[in-house]
Amino acid sequence: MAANLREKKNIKNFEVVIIGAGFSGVYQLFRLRDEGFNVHLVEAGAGLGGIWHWNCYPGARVDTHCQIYQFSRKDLWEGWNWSERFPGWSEMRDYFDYVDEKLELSKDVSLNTRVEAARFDEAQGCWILETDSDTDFEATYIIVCAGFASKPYIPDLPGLEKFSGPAHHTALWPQDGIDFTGKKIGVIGTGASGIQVAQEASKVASELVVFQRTPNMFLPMGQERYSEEDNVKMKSELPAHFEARKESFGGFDFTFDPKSALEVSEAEREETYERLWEAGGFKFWLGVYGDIYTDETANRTAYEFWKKKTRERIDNPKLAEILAPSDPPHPYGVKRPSLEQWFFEIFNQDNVELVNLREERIDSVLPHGIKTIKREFNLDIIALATGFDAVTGGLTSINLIGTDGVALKDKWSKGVRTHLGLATANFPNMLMSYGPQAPTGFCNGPSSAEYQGECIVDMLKHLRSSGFSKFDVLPEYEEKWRNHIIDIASKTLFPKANSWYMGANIPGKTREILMYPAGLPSYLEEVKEAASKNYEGFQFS
Ligand code: NA7
Repeated sequence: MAANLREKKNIKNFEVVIIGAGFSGVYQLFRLRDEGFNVHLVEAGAGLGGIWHWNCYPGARVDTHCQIYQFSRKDLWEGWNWSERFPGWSEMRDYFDYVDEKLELSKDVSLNTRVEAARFDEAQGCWILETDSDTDFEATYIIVCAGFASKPYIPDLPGLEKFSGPAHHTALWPQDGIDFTGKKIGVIGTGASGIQVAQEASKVASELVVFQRTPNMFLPMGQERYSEEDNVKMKSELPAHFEARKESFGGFDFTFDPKSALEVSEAEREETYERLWEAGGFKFWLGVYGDIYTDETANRTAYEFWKKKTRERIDNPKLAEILAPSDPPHPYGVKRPSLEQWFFEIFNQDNVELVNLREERIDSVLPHGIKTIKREFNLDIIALATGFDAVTGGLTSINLIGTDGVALKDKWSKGVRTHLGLATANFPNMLMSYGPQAPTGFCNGPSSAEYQGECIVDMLKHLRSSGFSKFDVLPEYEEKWRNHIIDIASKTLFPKANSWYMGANIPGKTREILMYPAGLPSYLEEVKEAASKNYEGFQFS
C-alpha cells in the first residue's frame, strides 16, 4: 500500500494524526498542540462537530444539558452563551465554529477527508493512512476518535431502493433539509432520533406514521430558554458543574443515590421520583437509586413510576399499552431512555398513527409507502431513525490493518478486545478515545472526551519523556480487561436489554457489553493504577 500511495498522492507527515472532529478529536487536537506535539486532525465531514455535523434532521437536539455539554476550558465557556438548556444541532455547529475560531484549530485540520485505510509500517515505525482526498498521511501515533454513532445502520427493508420519495437515515439527512409541510411522513424507529423527527413532523405533516418496535422509556426533557442574565448566572456556577463530573458514574454533574430503592419507604421513594422527574433531563435516569441497575425489584419501582407518568399523557388506552406497556419490555434504564418534549401527546392528534411492529412487522417498502403484514401506508417521505452500528462501527469501517495482517473488523468479529478501552494488540501506536470497553455510551460525551482524553495525553507524554516511540498491548491484558468488563456487567441488569450498549441492535454482531460498566470514576482509577505501574499491560520500545 505504501509504495502505491507514494505514486499517486501527497504525503503529509505528523507525530500524531487524529481521526474525527467531534468533542474527542477536537479535545485531542488542542491538548496535544498545547503539549508541543506535532499534531493534525483529519475529518470526513465538511465541518467540525462530529455527530453535530451529520445529524441535521428536523428536531435533532442534544439530550444532555448544555452546562456540561461543552468543553470545560475557561477561555471557551466564558465567551459563549447558550440559548437553550438542551441546544439544537444548529447551535451545536455554531459552538464548534466558535471553538475553531477561538483556538485557531482549522490550520491543523483537513476537512472533507475520509481515512479509508491505515496500517502500521514496521520498517518506518509509523502509521500510513490512506484517504479519499489527494493527500495521505504518515504518523508515529494515531488516535481514532470516530465517535460511537458514526456508522448509520439501515435495516434490510425489501423494496427500500424503489421508494419514489426521499428516504434518508437521520444521520445522513440532506444538509439543506426536507420540508415536511403537508406531507405524509413515515418514521421507522423510536430511539432519540426517531422521536425528535416525529415530534417535529407531527406539527406540520398531513399524516405521520410512527413505526415502533420496542417501547422506549423516554423522559421529559424540561427544555428552557436561556437569557443573557441566565448565562451570566450559569457561568458563575459552571466550575462546580465541571468539577462534579469526575465523581459521577456518567460524567454528569449529579450521580446515583447510594440508597436502595427498597430500603426507603414508599412515600419517600415516590417523593424522590417526583422530584427527579420534575427536574427534567436525565435526573430520573442517572440520579435515581443506584440499585435499580442491579436489582429487578428495585428497577420495577422506577418502571411503575415512569409508566404512571407516561400513561397520564396518552388518551387512548390501547395506544398507552403499546407505548407504556403494563410489563416492561426490559428493565427500566438499561437501554438508553432519551429525552422527549411532546412525544406522547402527538398520539392524541388525528394526523398521527402508531404502528406496533411487534404485532405487524414491515413486509416491504413500496414505491408509494410501507406495507406491513397487515396494511399499507401511503407515504411521501421516510425517515429511517434506525440507529447505528454503535461504538465499534466507526472503527471497523476504517480498514485498519494490524501488524499480523488482520483487519480490526476481523479481529473483533468474535468480540471486542482492548486494554483499558485505550488500545488493542497488534495495532501499535493506535489509541482510541470514546471507543469500546471505555465509559463511552455510559458517559456524557464531552466528559469522556476530556477525562479519557487526558489519559491519552498522559500516555503520549509518558512515551515522549521515556524516550520510547512505540507501544503495543500485551494480548493477555486485553483478555483480562474483556473478562473484567463482562464480569462487572453480569452483576447488573444491562445485559437484559437488546440495546446498542450490548451490540444487540445489529443483526450478527457479537452480543457483549460494549461499555465499561462501573462508571467514569472507577474507570479513571483503573487507568491511573495501570499508569502508575509503568503502564501495566503495554509494552514499550
Ligand atoms: P437508537 O437509539 O439505536 O434507535 C434506533 C431505533 O430504530 C430503535 O427504536 C430500534 O428499535 C429501531 N429499529 C432498528 N432496526 C429496526 C428495524 N429493522 N425495524 C424497525 N425498527 C428498527 O438510535 P437513535 O439514532 O435514535 O439514537 C442513537 C443515540 O443517539 C442515542 O442513544 C443518543 O445517545 C443519541 P429496537 O429498539 O431495536 O427494537
